[in-house]
This record gives sequence, structure tokens and C-alpha cells, in this order.
Amino acid sequence: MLRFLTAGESHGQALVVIIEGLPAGLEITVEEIQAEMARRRLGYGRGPRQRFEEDELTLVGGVRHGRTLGSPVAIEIKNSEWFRSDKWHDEMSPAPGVTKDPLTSVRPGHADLVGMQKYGFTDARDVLERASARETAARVAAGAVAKKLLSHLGVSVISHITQMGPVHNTSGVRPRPADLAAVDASEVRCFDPATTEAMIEEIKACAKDGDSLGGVAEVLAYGVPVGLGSHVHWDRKIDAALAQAVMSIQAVKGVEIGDAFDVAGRRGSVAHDPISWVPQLNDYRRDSSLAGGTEGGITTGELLVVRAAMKPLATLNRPTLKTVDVVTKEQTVSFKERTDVTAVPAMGVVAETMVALVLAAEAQRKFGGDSVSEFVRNAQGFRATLP
Ligand code: EPS
Repeated sequence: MLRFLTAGESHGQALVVIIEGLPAGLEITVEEIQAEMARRRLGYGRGPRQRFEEDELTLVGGVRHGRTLGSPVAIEIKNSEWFRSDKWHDEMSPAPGVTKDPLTSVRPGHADLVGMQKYGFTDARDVLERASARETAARVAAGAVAKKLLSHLGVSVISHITQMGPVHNTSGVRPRPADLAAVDASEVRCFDPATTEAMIEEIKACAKDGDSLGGVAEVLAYGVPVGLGSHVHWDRKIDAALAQAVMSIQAVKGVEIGDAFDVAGRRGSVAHDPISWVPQLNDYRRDSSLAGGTEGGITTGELLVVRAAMKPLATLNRPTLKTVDVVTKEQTVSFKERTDVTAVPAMGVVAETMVALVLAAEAQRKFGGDSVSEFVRNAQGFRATLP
């Protein structure tokens, strides 16, 4: 089973990710992974960190002469500040010692207080360094590899931002894989020029107030084969796996498959995607995509649609959130850290990554194979004999 594990702190030396269960013979290069990671650094409203962060990466193991070996793939991503300066070397040193400056006015909405209570820490940095969304850089490196595997099945996973704070993209136009460059060219990764402008204005106004913004990303997976996931067990349902994976992204508080929240308010007669037989395709087609490409926990072969709602970041440039100093127990406002106004455009790229990792894992479970060619042959064999 394809799985991955990340390690590393936001201001430590590096992040690492190990991806286990990849077939042999998958062509992958540092440049391809780096290109995907550069997409995650995009976005109007990100803080100073993204202007100098280079996400310099090393393929440490599992790849030889540009191809996977079937062994675990290990990737290291250096944190630029650590390697380009002395900053953080004392504060984040793994050697024995204590911090000179513990963070104690915990931020509401962040992992600070609950993490300190759970793990018995007296410095919020012991929690926030790992809770930080910096960790998603390692996920995106893994996602780049998963996307490469999926490309052999003709699957493309893309995303676009449909809401930034109160500004919605109401154009109703969904990008296709060929439109991804146009989406990424928008500073907020929105597939509508007028809404892009309105979103940027909203971020500017928010930045002026020292505040932060949340929003919604829509992930679209094109070319997904029928039959991934299963109806037989709760933990094999692909919609459940997608929801968990996307919900695990830092600051994501809601996940929607298809038009779930709209469908909840409809009558059954207009809530489901009618099925047609299309002789030219020698295949079934759904006339709409309300279900978001899954029925009974199994992919239908239609467009997969997953939406993720991100809350506004809990770190504010002008802290106004009421909290308590955990040492003095006095009422105060949460501490200030260098931060972004919004990370919604980046979250869209991370959500693509999580969807790609789930689809790749489920495709591997269904089609198996120790090499990419065996994996593809098995998938083609399944498709060719579909009843
Ligand atoms: C983050 C705070 C900011 C973000 C960071 C996530 O970092 P810093 O505290 O170093 O300015 O830029 O995101 C990343 C570094 C990244 O690569 O996405 C936080 O507190 O979660």
C-alpha cells in the first residue's frame, strides 16, 4: 500500500518525507518535484517567508538514474533560513538546552494551548513548529511523485480557488487540466480574472487591518478510473479517505465531495446524477456531477470534485484575539509571529496533493504491480474487461 511519512519542524534544518510502496520504473526528477513545490509558494497574501524560501530538495534514496527502484523514496527539503543564515540555530537546536524566550500567550485557533496541555510543554514553540503548515512542503514533494504515477493512468489532479474570505467566484466555469497554467498565473489561483481582482482587493484590505483570511479550494481529478475504493467497509470508502486526507491539511475545517451541502436541501428526484449509456464511448456516463464522482464509496469514472474550506490563519499581524498567558494566567492578546495574510492559494495545491496521494494509493491497491508497466497493464486489463 502506498503510504508516506513526513518529519521536520518549520524552522528546523529541513523537512523529510519517505514514500513507501511505489512501483519500480517510475521516471521522476528533482526538477519535476521542485516545479510542483514552486506552485505551493505562489499566492498573493503570503508572508515574507515565501519570498526567500527556496525549498531546495535532495532525492536521498529510492531513485537511480531518474527511475524509482521499488524501494522507499526519501526526499529532504532544506529550510532556506537555516542554511543561508544562523537564524534559528540556537532556538531550534537539537542539542540539550533551554529557550531564552518561551511563547506563552497562546493563539486561539492554533494548536498552541491544546498541544501544550497534551504534551506537557511550557513553550508554545514546542507545538507550533510541527503544527505549522510548513510541513505541507514535504507533502507536496510526495504528491508530485503520486501525480507522476497517476499520469500513467491518464489522471490529472488540479485545483482552483473558489472563495477568498467573503469573495466568491460565481462564474461557474471549471478549469480543465490544460487550464492549470492559467489558474497558476492568477495571483490567487482563481480561474476568473474579475474575481481574481476582487480577491486581491480583499486581501489588501485585510492586510491593512493586520488581519487574516480563509477561503475555499476546489480540487478536480480528471480521468479517474471507475472502481477505486469500495462499498464493503467504512475504511475502504474512497470519499471517506479523501475527506480524511484533505481535512488533515492545516487550518482546513470542512470538506465537501461534489455538491453535498446543496444536495442536502434537494428532493431525491433531483439530487442524483442520471445514468446514460453512450454507444460511441461504449461506456456509461452520468448526466451531471452532483455526487462529485463517487457512489457507494467507489469512483464512478466521472470528474472527481472535492472542496476544502480553510479557516483564516490564527496568527495575526495585529493580534487582537483574546487569550491567556499560560504562566501568569492573566488575560492578554495572542503573540505575534511572522505570518501570511492568507494561504488559501497554497492550500489548493496541498489539497491537490492529498487527493493525488489517496487516488494513487487506491489505484495501487486495485491494480497492484511491482513495476509501472505491470501497474498500467493491470489497469488496462481491468478497463478492457469491464462489464
Ligand atoms: C506558518 C507561518 C509562516 C508561513 C509558513 C506557515 O512561516 P514563518 O513563521 O517562517 O514566517 O510562511 O509556511 C511556510 C513556511 C510554508 O512553506 O508554507 C505557520 O505558522 O503555519
